[in-house]
Amino acid sequence: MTQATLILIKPDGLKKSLTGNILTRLSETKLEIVAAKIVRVSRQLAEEHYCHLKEKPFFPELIRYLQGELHDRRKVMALIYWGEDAISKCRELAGATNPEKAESTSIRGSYGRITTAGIYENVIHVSSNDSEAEREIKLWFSPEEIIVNLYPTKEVARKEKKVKAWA
Ligand code: IDP
Ligand code: MG
Repeated sequence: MTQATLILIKPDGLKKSLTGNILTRLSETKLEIVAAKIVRVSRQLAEEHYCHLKEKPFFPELIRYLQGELHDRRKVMALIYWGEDAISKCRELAGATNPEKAESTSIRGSYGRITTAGIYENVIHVSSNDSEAEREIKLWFSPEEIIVNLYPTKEVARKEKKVKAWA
């Protein structure tokens, strides 16, 4: 089944200069990258992304982690991988959520850690199923930023809005 998945290289991955390693590992999947950008993560975006974990005791620290406040890197790299069984292929390469339980050759097993505060710093996010992928992709990307048509779109009239242009 052709699928799309959101991948985030989290702030610890960026701080540890792992972008190249992670993209090389993901290239083993032979999937296609159909969108990519660097994003400064607002609190609202982080909370929305992890809304399913709102009740967890580690939620506030997790939000600070995704925002880059623990790593002095206030950004993440967001990508969409697309192709046959994209979700299971990428999740397998990523490894288990708990980096100490992740296969040692997986991305999280190789590069993740648990902080003394108990946060799983696991370097990468991968959507875990189709509906989560759709929700997350729509949260992180607009249709024009993706080079294939993943989900139905509609035309909306926008009021004249000021945007930045090169001076
Ligand atoms: P996933 O990232 O493998 O899909 P989720 O359960 O969706 O796992 O959790 C999202 C993120 O929250 C994890 O990647 C990890 O950074 C953090 N996390 C999840 N469970 C725990 C926990 O029990 N302790 C500390 N951090 C956790
Ligand atoms: Mg998840």
